[in-house]
Amino acid sequence: MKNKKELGFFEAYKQDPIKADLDIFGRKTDESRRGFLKKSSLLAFAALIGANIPFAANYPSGLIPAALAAVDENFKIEGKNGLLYHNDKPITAETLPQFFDSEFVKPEHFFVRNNGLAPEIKDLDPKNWKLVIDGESCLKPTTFTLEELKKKFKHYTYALTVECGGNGRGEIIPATSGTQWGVGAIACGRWTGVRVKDVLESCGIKNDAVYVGYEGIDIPLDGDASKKPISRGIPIKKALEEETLIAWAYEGADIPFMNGYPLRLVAGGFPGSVSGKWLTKLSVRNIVHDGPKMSESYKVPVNPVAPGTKVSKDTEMKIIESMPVKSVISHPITNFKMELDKTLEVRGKAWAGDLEVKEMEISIDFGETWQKATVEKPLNRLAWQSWKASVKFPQKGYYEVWARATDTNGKKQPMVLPAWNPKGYLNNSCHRVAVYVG
Ligand SMILES: Nc1nc2c(c(=O)[nH]1)N[C@H]1C(S)=C(S)[C@@H](COP(=O)(O)O)O[C@H]1N2
Ligand SMILES: [Mo]
Repeated sequence: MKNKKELGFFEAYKQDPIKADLDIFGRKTDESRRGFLKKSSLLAFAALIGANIPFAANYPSGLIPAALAAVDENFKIEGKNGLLYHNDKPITAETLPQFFDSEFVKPEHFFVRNNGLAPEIKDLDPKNWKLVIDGESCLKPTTFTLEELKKKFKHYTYALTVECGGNGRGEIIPATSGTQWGVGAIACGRWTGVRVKDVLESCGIKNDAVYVGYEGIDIPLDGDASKKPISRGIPIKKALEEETLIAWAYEGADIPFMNGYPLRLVAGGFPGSVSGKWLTKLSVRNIVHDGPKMSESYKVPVNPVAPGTKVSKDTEMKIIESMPVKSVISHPITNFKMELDKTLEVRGKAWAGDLEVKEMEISIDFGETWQKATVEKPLNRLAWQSWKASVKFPQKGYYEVWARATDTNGKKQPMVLPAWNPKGYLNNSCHRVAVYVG
Protein backbone atom coordinates (compact mmCIF):
# COMPACT_ATOMS: atom_id res chain seq x y z
CA MET A 1 0.00 0.00 0.00
CA LYS A 2 1.25 3.46 -0.83
CA ASN A 3 1.87 5.95 1.96
CA LYS A 4 -0.11 9.15 2.25
CA LYS A 5 2.47 11.36 0.62
CA GLU A 6 2.64 9.09 -2.40
CA LEU A 7 -1.12 8.93 -2.65
CA GLY A 8 -1.14 12.73 -2.90
CA PHE A 9 1.23 12.51 -5.81
CA PHE A 10 -0.90 9.80 -7.33
CA GLU A 11 -4.05 11.91 -7.16
CA ALA A 12 -2.25 14.79 -8.86
CA TYR A 13 -0.93 12.41 -11.48
CA LYS A 14 -4.42 11.09 -12.16
CA GLN A 15 -5.80 14.55 -12.70
CA ASP A 16 -3.11 15.73 -15.07
CA PRO A 17 0.14 13.77 -15.30
CA ILE A 18 1.80 16.21 -17.64
CA LYS A 19 1.00 19.30 -15.58
CA ALA A 20 1.76 17.56 -12.32
CA ASP A 21 4.98 16.37 -13.93
CA LEU A 22 4.66 13.12 -12.07
CA ASP A 23 5.21 9.64 -13.32
CA ILE A 24 2.97 6.69 -12.61
CA PHE A 25 5.03 5.88 -9.53
CA GLY A 26 4.15 9.25 -8.03
CA ARG A 27 7.60 10.74 -8.49
CA LYS A 28 8.50 14.08 -10.00
CA THR A 29 9.40 13.01 -13.53
CA ASP A 30 12.25 15.42 -14.05
CA GLU A 31 13.70 15.28 -10.57
CA SER A 32 13.84 11.59 -9.94
CA ARG A 33 12.93 8.92 -12.46
CA ARG A 34 13.71 10.99 -15.49
CA GLY A 35 16.54 12.56 -13.51
CA PHE A 36 18.66 9.42 -13.42
CA LEU A 37 19.88 10.13 -16.87
CA LYS A 38 23.48 11.17 -16.50
CA LYS A 39 26.13 8.55 -16.18
CA SER A 40 27.43 10.13 -13.00
CA SER A 41 24.01 9.50 -11.43
CA LEU A 42 24.67 5.79 -11.69
CA LEU A 43 27.14 6.11 -8.81
CA ALA A 44 24.51 7.84 -6.70
CA PHE A 45 22.14 5.06 -7.68
CA ALA A 46 24.66 2.38 -6.67
CA ALA A 47 24.99 4.07 -3.28
CA LEU A 48 21.21 4.24 -2.94
CA ILE A 49 20.73 0.53 -3.53
CA GLY A 50 23.87 -0.40 -1.63
CA ALA A 51 25.15 -2.64 -4.42
CA ASN A 52 28.02 -2.64 -6.84
CA ILE A 53 27.16 -2.40 -10.58
CA PRO A 54 29.66 -4.70 -12.33
CA PHE A 55 28.89 -3.52 -15.87
CA ALA A 56 28.38 0.16 -15.01
CA ALA A 57 30.78 1.26 -17.74
CA ASN A 58 28.37 -0.05 -20.39
CA TYR A 59 25.34 1.74 -19.02
CA PRO A 60 23.86 3.94 -21.76
CA SER A 61 23.29 7.51 -20.67
CA GLY A 62 19.64 8.49 -20.91
CA LEU A 63 18.35 5.23 -19.46
CA ILE A 64 16.46 4.96 -16.19
CA PRO A 65 17.64 1.98 -14.12
CA ALA A 66 15.10 -0.83 -14.34
CA ALA A 67 15.08 -1.04 -10.53
CA LEU A 68 13.41 2.35 -10.42
CA ALA A 69 10.76 1.41 -12.91
CA ALA A 70 9.26 -1.20 -10.57
CA VAL A 71 5.49 -1.07 -10.41
CA ASP A 72 3.38 -2.84 -7.82
CA GLU A 73 0.20 -0.81 -7.52
CA ASN A 74 -3.03 -2.79 -7.77
CA PHE A 75 -6.49 -1.45 -8.44
CA LYS A 76 -9.90 -3.07 -8.51
CA ILE A 77 -11.88 -3.24 -11.72
CA GLU A 78 -14.87 -5.58 -11.89
CA GLY A 79 -13.64 -9.03 -12.93
CA LYS A 80 -9.99 -8.01 -13.00
CA ASN A 81 -6.97 -8.49 -10.80
CA GLY A 82 -3.21 -8.11 -11.01
CA LEU A 83 -3.53 -4.94 -13.07
CA LEU A 84 -1.62 -1.72 -12.62
CA TYR A 85 -4.12 1.08 -12.50
CA HIS A 86 -3.52 4.21 -14.57
CA ASN A 87 -6.79 6.09 -14.75
CA ASP A 88 -10.47 5.70 -13.90
CA LYS A 89 -12.01 8.12 -16.45
CA PRO A 90 -11.54 6.58 -18.91
CA ILE A 91 -10.49 3.32 -17.30
CA THR A 92 -6.96 2.31 -18.24
CA ALA A 93 -5.03 -0.46 -16.50
CA GLU A 94 -2.13 -2.61 -17.59
CA THR A 95 -1.04 -6.17 -16.93
CA LEU A 96 1.88 -6.76 -14.57
CA PRO A 97 4.72 -8.62 -16.32
CA GLN A 98 4.49 -11.77 -14.16
CA PHE A 99 1.07 -12.45 -15.72
CA PHE A 100 2.74 -12.86 -19.10
CA ASP A 101 4.34 -16.04 -17.75
CA SER A 102 1.32 -18.24 -18.55
CA GLU A 103 0.95 -19.53 -22.11
CA PHE A 104 -1.73 -16.91 -22.76
CA VAL A 105 -3.01 -13.96 -20.74
CA LYS A 106 -5.82 -15.02 -18.43
CA PRO A 107 -9.08 -13.08 -18.87
CA GLU A 108 -8.80 -11.46 -15.44
CA HIS A 109 -5.33 -10.16 -16.30
CA PHE A 110 -6.16 -8.78 -19.76
CA PHE A 111 -5.35 -5.05 -19.82
CA VAL A 112 -8.05 -2.41 -20.22
CA ARG A 113 -7.87 0.64 -22.45
CA ASN A 114 -11.11 2.59 -22.69
CA ASN A 115 -11.41 5.87 -24.57
CA GLY A 116 -14.83 6.73 -23.23
CA LEU A 117 -17.39 5.48 -20.74
CA ALA A 118 -17.81 1.71 -20.90
CA PRO A 119 -21.38 0.47 -21.28
CA GLU A 120 -23.05 -0.87 -18.18
CA ILE A 121 -23.34 -4.61 -17.81
CA LYS A 122 -27.14 -4.37 -17.85
CA ASP A 123 -26.99 -2.82 -21.33
CA LEU A 124 -25.01 -5.75 -22.70
CA ASP A 125 -27.55 -8.38 -23.60
CA PRO A 126 -26.19 -11.08 -25.90
CA LYS A 127 -29.73 -12.32 -26.70
CA ASN A 128 -30.68 -8.99 -28.24
CA TRP A 129 -27.25 -8.06 -29.56
CA LYS A 130 -27.16 -6.93 -33.18
CA LEU A 131 -24.31 -6.34 -35.60
CA VAL A 132 -24.98 -4.06 -38.59
CA ILE A 133 -22.92 -4.49 -41.76
CA ASP A 134 -23.18 -1.44 -44.00
CA GLY A 135 -21.09 1.22 -45.76
CA GLU A 136 -20.73 2.67 -49.27
CA SER A 137 -18.92 -0.42 -50.45
CA CYS A 138 -21.33 -2.98 -49.03
CA LEU A 139 -23.70 -4.43 -51.66
CA LYS A 140 -26.37 -5.80 -49.29
CA PRO A 141 -26.37 -4.03 -45.93
CA THR A 142 -27.51 -6.60 -43.36
CA THR A 143 -28.20 -6.79 -39.63
CA PHE A 144 -27.26 -10.02 -37.87
CA THR A 145 -28.17 -11.06 -34.38
CA LEU A 146 -25.39 -12.68 -32.39
CA GLU A 147 -27.28 -15.97 -32.70
CA GLU A 148 -27.41 -15.65 -36.49
CA LEU A 149 -23.69 -14.93 -36.69
CA LYS A 150 -23.01 -18.05 -34.67
CA LYS A 151 -25.39 -20.16 -36.77
CA LYS A 152 -24.60 -18.94 -40.28
CA PHE A 153 -20.83 -18.82 -40.28
CA LYS A 154 -18.04 -21.24 -39.49
CA HIS A 155 -16.33 -20.76 -36.12
CA TYR A 156 -12.57 -20.25 -35.79
CA THR A 157 -10.21 -19.91 -32.85
CA TYR A 158 -6.89 -18.06 -33.14
CA ALA A 159 -4.42 -16.79 -30.56
CA LEU A 160 -4.13 -13.10 -31.42
CA THR A 161 -1.91 -10.38 -30.01
CA VAL A 162 -3.58 -7.10 -29.09
CA GLU A 163 -1.17 -4.32 -28.12
CA CYS A 164 -2.05 -0.68 -27.52
CA GLY A 165 -0.21 1.66 -29.91
CA GLY A 166 0.90 3.64 -26.85
CA ASN A 167 2.30 0.65 -24.92
CA GLY A 168 5.65 1.68 -23.38
CA ARG A 169 4.88 5.40 -23.57
CA GLY A 170 6.00 5.87 -19.94
CA GLU A 171 9.65 5.57 -20.97
CA ILE A 172 9.58 7.98 -23.90
CA ILE A 173 11.93 10.95 -23.58
CA PRO A 174 10.92 13.74 -23.76
CA ALA A 175 7.61 12.61 -22.28
CA THR A 176 4.46 12.91 -24.38
CA SER A 177 0.88 13.22 -23.15
CA GLY A 178 -1.30 10.12 -22.95
CA THR A 179 -1.39 7.13 -20.62
CA GLN A 180 2.11 6.52 -19.27
CA TRP A 181 2.01 2.79 -19.98
CA GLY A 182 4.77 0.48 -18.77
CA VAL A 183 5.17 -2.77 -20.74
CA GLY A 184 1.72 -4.21 -19.96
CA ALA A 185 -0.74 -2.77 -22.50
CA ILE A 186 -0.57 -5.99 -24.49
CA ALA A 187 -2.24 -9.37 -24.35
CA CYS A 188 -2.36 -12.56 -26.34
CA GLY A 189 -4.95 -15.30 -25.98
CA ARG A 190 -7.29 -17.52 -27.96
CA TRP A 191 -10.23 -15.68 -29.45
CA THR A 192 -13.22 -17.53 -30.89
CA GLY A 193 -15.65 -16.13 -33.42
CA VAL A 194 -16.41 -15.88 -37.12
CA ARG A 195 -14.17 -14.47 -39.82
CA VAL A 196 -14.85 -10.84 -40.80
CA LYS A 197 -14.13 -12.07 -44.33
CA ASP A 198 -17.01 -14.60 -44.32
CA VAL A 199 -19.50 -12.10 -42.92
CA LEU A 200 -18.57 -9.23 -45.24
CA GLU A 201 -18.46 -11.47 -48.30
CA SER A 202 -21.95 -12.76 -47.52
CA CYS A 203 -23.11 -9.12 -47.73
CA GLY A 204 -21.17 -8.46 -50.95
CA ILE A 205 -18.12 -6.23 -51.16
CA LYS A 206 -17.83 -3.67 -53.97
CA ASN A 207 -14.57 -3.36 -55.88
CA ASP A 208 -13.93 0.13 -54.54
CA ALA A 209 -13.77 -1.00 -50.87
CA VAL A 210 -10.64 0.28 -49.11
CA TYR A 211 -11.39 0.20 -45.38
CA VAL A 212 -13.62 -1.34 -42.73
CA GLY A 213 -14.65 0.90 -39.80
CA TYR A 214 -16.19 -0.26 -36.52
CA GLU A 215 -18.60 1.16 -33.99
CA GLY A 216 -19.30 0.05 -30.43
CA ILE A 217 -21.85 1.16 -27.85
CA ASP A 218 -19.53 3.04 -25.49
CA ILE A 219 -20.01 6.81 -25.27
CA PRO A 220 -17.65 9.78 -24.83
CA LEU A 221 -16.49 10.89 -21.39
CA ASP A 222 -18.87 13.87 -21.47
CA GLY A 223 -21.81 11.46 -21.62
CA ASP A 224 -23.03 12.61 -25.05
CA ALA A 225 -24.58 9.39 -26.36
CA SER A 226 -24.97 10.81 -29.87
CA LYS A 227 -21.21 10.54 -30.35
CA LYS A 228 -18.60 7.79 -30.23
CA PRO A 229 -15.38 8.02 -28.23
CA ILE A 230 -13.56 6.00 -30.85
CA SER A 231 -14.45 4.44 -34.21
CA ARG A 232 -11.38 3.22 -36.01
CA GLY A 233 -10.83 0.49 -38.55
CA ILE A 234 -8.53 -1.50 -40.77
CA PRO A 235 -7.61 -1.58 -44.46
CA ILE A 236 -9.84 -4.00 -46.38
CA LYS A 237 -6.85 -6.28 -46.97
CA LYS A 238 -6.35 -6.74 -43.23
CA ALA A 239 -10.11 -7.18 -42.70
CA LEU A 240 -10.13 -10.05 -45.20
CA GLU A 241 -7.25 -11.95 -43.59
CA GLU A 242 -8.22 -15.35 -42.23
CA GLU A 243 -7.31 -14.43 -38.65
CA THR A 244 -9.39 -11.23 -38.44
CA LEU A 245 -12.35 -12.18 -36.27
CA ILE A 246 -15.68 -11.00 -34.97
CA ALA A 247 -15.24 -12.72 -31.62
CA TRP A 248 -17.56 -13.60 -28.73
CA ALA A 249 -15.18 -15.70 -26.64
CA TYR A 250 -11.72 -15.32 -25.13
CA GLU A 251 -9.85 -18.28 -23.67
CA GLY A 252 -12.95 -20.45 -23.94
CA ALA A 253 -15.35 -18.16 -22.06
CA ASP A 254 -17.39 -15.03 -22.75
CA ILE A 255 -15.15 -12.03 -23.43
CA PRO A 256 -14.63 -10.13 -20.14
CA PHE A 257 -17.04 -7.23 -19.79
CA MET A 258 -14.28 -4.57 -19.92
CA ASN A 259 -12.68 -6.17 -22.98
CA GLY A 260 -15.75 -5.91 -25.21
CA TYR A 261 -18.41 -8.43 -24.14
CA PRO A 262 -20.45 -9.73 -25.88
CA LEU A 263 -18.86 -9.08 -29.30
CA ARG A 264 -15.59 -7.62 -30.46
CA LEU A 265 -13.53 -7.11 -33.58
CA VAL A 266 -10.05 -8.62 -33.20
CA ALA A 267 -7.35 -7.75 -35.73
CA GLY A 268 -4.12 -9.14 -34.23
CA GLY A 269 -0.75 -7.49 -34.88
CA PHE A 270 -2.21 -4.02 -35.52
CA PRO A 271 -2.50 -1.41 -32.75
CA GLY A 272 -5.18 -2.43 -30.24
CA SER A 273 -7.25 0.61 -31.15
CA VAL A 274 -8.45 -1.12 -34.34
CA SER A 275 -10.00 -3.99 -32.37
CA GLY A 276 -13.40 -2.48 -31.59
CA LYS A 277 -15.06 -3.53 -28.34
CA TRP A 278 -18.82 -3.88 -27.68
CA LEU A 279 -19.14 -4.17 -31.46
CA THR A 280 -22.40 -3.07 -33.11
CA LYS A 281 -21.37 -2.07 -36.61
CA LEU A 282 -18.84 -2.75 -39.36
CA SER A 283 -18.92 -0.35 -42.30
CA VAL A 284 -17.24 -1.25 -45.57
CA ARG A 285 -15.89 2.10 -46.70
CA ASN A 286 -14.77 3.42 -50.08
CA ILE A 287 -12.49 5.88 -48.26
CA VAL A 288 -10.08 5.50 -45.36
CA HIS A 289 -12.51 5.33 -42.44
CA ASP A 290 -13.04 8.79 -40.90
CA GLY A 291 -14.48 8.00 -37.45
CA PRO A 292 -13.30 9.55 -34.17
CA LYS A 293 -9.58 8.92 -33.48
CA MET A 294 -8.79 8.24 -37.14
CA SER A 295 -7.48 11.67 -38.12
CA GLU A 296 -5.20 12.86 -35.29
CA SER A 297 -4.43 9.75 -33.27
CA TYR A 298 -2.48 6.57 -33.98
CA LYS A 299 -0.29 8.25 -36.55
CA VAL A 300 3.48 8.79 -36.67
CA PRO A 301 5.55 11.11 -38.86
CA VAL A 302 6.49 9.56 -42.23
CA ASN A 303 10.01 10.98 -41.84
CA PRO A 304 11.61 10.84 -38.36
CA VAL A 305 11.47 14.08 -36.34
CA ALA A 306 13.86 15.28 -33.61
CA PRO A 307 12.71 14.39 -30.08
CA GLY A 308 10.37 17.07 -28.74
CA THR A 309 9.44 18.48 -32.17
CA LYS A 310 5.98 20.03 -32.39
CA VAL A 311 4.62 18.65 -35.64
CA SER A 312 2.68 21.10 -37.78
CA LYS A 313 -0.28 20.47 -40.06
CA ASP A 314 2.17 20.08 -42.93
CA THR A 315 4.08 17.23 -41.33
CA GLU A 316 3.28 14.15 -43.31
CA MET A 317 1.83 11.49 -41.00
CA LYS A 318 0.95 7.84 -41.56
CA ILE A 319 -1.57 5.61 -39.82
CA ILE A 320 0.10 2.93 -37.70
CA GLU A 321 -0.55 -0.53 -39.13
CA SER A 322 1.56 -3.56 -38.17
CA MET A 323 3.09 -3.11 -34.69
CA PRO A 324 6.90 -3.41 -34.35
CA VAL A 325 8.83 -6.39 -32.97
CA LYS A 326 8.81 -6.49 -29.16
CA SER A 327 9.23 -8.75 -26.14
CA VAL A 328 8.61 -8.91 -22.40
CA ILE A 329 10.38 -10.69 -19.57
CA SER A 330 7.79 -12.54 -17.48
CA HIS A 331 10.32 -14.15 -15.13
CA PRO A 332 12.07 -12.91 -13.11
CA ILE A 333 10.12 -9.79 -12.22
CA THR A 334 12.20 -6.72 -11.61
CA ASN A 335 14.22 -6.34 -8.37
CA PHE A 336 14.73 -10.11 -8.19
CA LYS A 337 17.29 -11.24 -5.61
CA MET A 338 19.44 -14.34 -6.04
CA GLU A 339 22.68 -15.99 -4.96
CA LEU A 340 25.82 -15.81 -7.04
CA ASP A 341 26.29 -19.56 -7.57
CA LYS A 342 22.73 -20.14 -8.83
CA THR A 343 21.56 -20.22 -12.45
CA LEU A 344 18.72 -17.93 -13.37
CA GLU A 345 16.06 -19.03 -15.84
CA VAL A 346 14.78 -16.03 -17.77
CA ARG A 347 11.45 -16.41 -19.56
CA GLY A 348 9.10 -14.25 -21.54
CA LYS A 349 7.03 -13.66 -24.65
CA ALA A 350 7.79 -11.99 -27.97
CA TRP A 351 5.72 -10.84 -30.92
CA ALA A 352 6.23 -8.90 -34.14
CA GLY A 353 3.01 -7.38 -35.46
CA ASP A 354 2.16 -9.02 -38.78
CA LEU A 355 5.47 -10.89 -38.79
CA GLU A 356 7.01 -13.62 -36.66
CA VAL A 357 9.87 -13.48 -34.16
CA LYS A 358 12.85 -15.40 -35.50
CA GLU A 359 15.41 -14.75 -32.77
CA MET A 360 15.50 -13.80 -29.11
CA GLU A 361 18.54 -12.67 -27.11
CA ILE A 362 19.25 -11.50 -23.59
CA SER A 363 22.03 -9.36 -22.15
CA ILE A 364 23.25 -8.93 -18.57
CA ASP A 365 25.86 -6.26 -19.35
CA PHE A 366 23.64 -3.44 -20.59
CA GLY A 367 23.71 -4.56 -24.20
CA GLU A 368 27.46 -5.07 -24.63
CA THR A 369 27.08 -8.79 -25.32
CA TRP A 370 24.04 -10.92 -26.09
CA GLN A 371 23.20 -14.55 -25.43
CA LYS A 372 20.67 -16.45 -27.55
CA ALA A 373 17.41 -17.61 -26.00
CA THR A 374 15.27 -20.41 -27.42
CA VAL A 375 12.03 -19.24 -29.06
CA GLU A 376 8.99 -21.40 -29.66
CA LYS A 377 6.90 -21.28 -32.81
CA PRO A 378 3.64 -19.32 -32.51
CA LEU A 379 0.41 -21.33 -32.16
CA ASN A 380 -0.78 -19.62 -35.34
CA ARG A 381 0.03 -16.49 -37.32
CA LEU A 382 -0.26 -13.30 -35.17
CA ALA A 383 0.16 -15.19 -31.86
CA TRP A 384 2.95 -14.29 -29.46
CA GLN A 385 5.85 -16.70 -28.88
CA SER A 386 7.36 -18.07 -25.66
CA TRP A 387 11.11 -17.85 -25.12
CA LYS A 388 13.58 -18.77 -22.41
CA ALA A 389 17.27 -18.68 -21.53
CA SER A 390 19.54 -19.53 -18.58
CA VAL A 391 22.13 -17.13 -17.18
CA LYS A 392 24.92 -17.14 -14.61
CA PHE A 393 26.33 -13.91 -13.22
CA PRO A 394 30.11 -13.33 -12.98
CA GLN A 395 30.19 -11.57 -9.58
CA LYS A 396 27.93 -10.06 -6.93
CA GLY A 397 26.15 -6.79 -7.66
CA TYR A 398 23.35 -5.03 -9.49
CA TYR A 399 22.45 -6.26 -12.95
CA GLU A 400 19.76 -5.68 -15.49
CA VAL A 401 18.54 -8.45 -17.74
CA TRP A 402 17.61 -6.99 -21.10
CA ALA A 403 15.62 -8.89 -23.71
CA ARG A 404 15.72 -8.26 -27.44
CA ALA A 405 13.67 -9.87 -30.21
CA THR A 406 14.39 -9.92 -33.94
CA ASP A 407 11.61 -10.29 -36.51
CA THR A 408 11.62 -12.30 -39.74
CA ASN A 409 12.70 -9.18 -41.66
CA GLY A 410 15.82 -8.98 -39.46
CA LYS A 411 14.60 -5.95 -37.50
CA LYS A 412 15.69 -5.90 -33.85
CA GLN A 413 14.17 -4.07 -30.89
CA PRO A 414 16.13 -0.91 -30.10
CA MET A 415 18.18 -1.18 -26.88
CA VAL A 416 17.38 2.30 -25.64
CA LEU A 417 14.50 4.04 -27.45
CA PRO A 418 13.02 3.96 -30.95
CA ALA A 419 12.29 7.05 -33.07
CA TRP A 420 10.50 9.70 -31.00
CA ASN A 421 7.03 10.77 -32.19
CA PRO A 422 4.69 13.43 -30.80
CA LYS A 423 2.15 11.04 -29.28
CA GLY A 424 4.63 8.58 -27.87
CA TYR A 425 3.56 5.53 -29.88
CA LEU A 426 5.47 2.37 -30.74
CA ASN A 427 8.03 2.20 -27.95
CA ASN A 428 9.41 -1.26 -28.62
CA SER A 429 12.69 -0.79 -26.73
CA CYS A 430 14.09 -3.72 -24.78
CA HIS A 431 12.28 -4.73 -21.61
CA ARG A 432 14.68 -4.58 -18.67
CA VAL A 433 14.48 -6.14 -15.23
CA ALA A 434 16.74 -5.46 -12.27
CA VAL A 435 18.49 -8.44 -10.63
CA TYR A 436 20.50 -8.26 -7.40
CA VAL A 437 23.10 -10.99 -7.09
CA GLY A 438 24.33 -11.46 -3.53
N1 LIG B 1 -15.52 0.45 -28.45
C1 LIG B 1 -14.24 0.64 -28.12
N2 LIG B 1 -13.31 -0.17 -28.65
C2 LIG B 1 -11.99 0.00 -28.32
C3 LIG B 1 -11.58 1.03 -27.44
C4 LIG B 1 -12.60 1.86 -26.88
O1 LIG B 1 -12.33 2.78 -26.10
N3 LIG B 1 -13.90 1.63 -27.24
N4 LIG B 1 -10.26 1.20 -27.17
C5 LIG B 1 -9.31 0.69 -28.16
C6 LIG B 1 -7.92 0.72 -27.75
S1 LIG B 1 -7.10 2.20 -27.88
C7 LIG B 1 -7.26 -0.42 -27.38
S2 LIG B 1 -5.60 -0.42 -27.05
C8 LIG B 1 -7.98 -1.70 -27.24
C9 LIG B 1 -7.80 -2.19 -25.82
O2 LIG B 1 -8.49 -3.38 -25.61
P1 LIG B 1 -8.78 -3.88 -24.14
O3 LIG B 1 -9.39 -2.76 -23.37
O4 LIG B 1 -9.63 -5.06 -24.28
O5 LIG B 1 -7.43 -4.24 -23.56
O6 LIG B 1 -9.36 -1.59 -27.52
C10 LIG B 1 -9.69 -0.73 -28.57
N5 LIG B 1 -11.10 -0.84 -28.86
MO1 LIG C 1 -4.83 1.80 -27.53
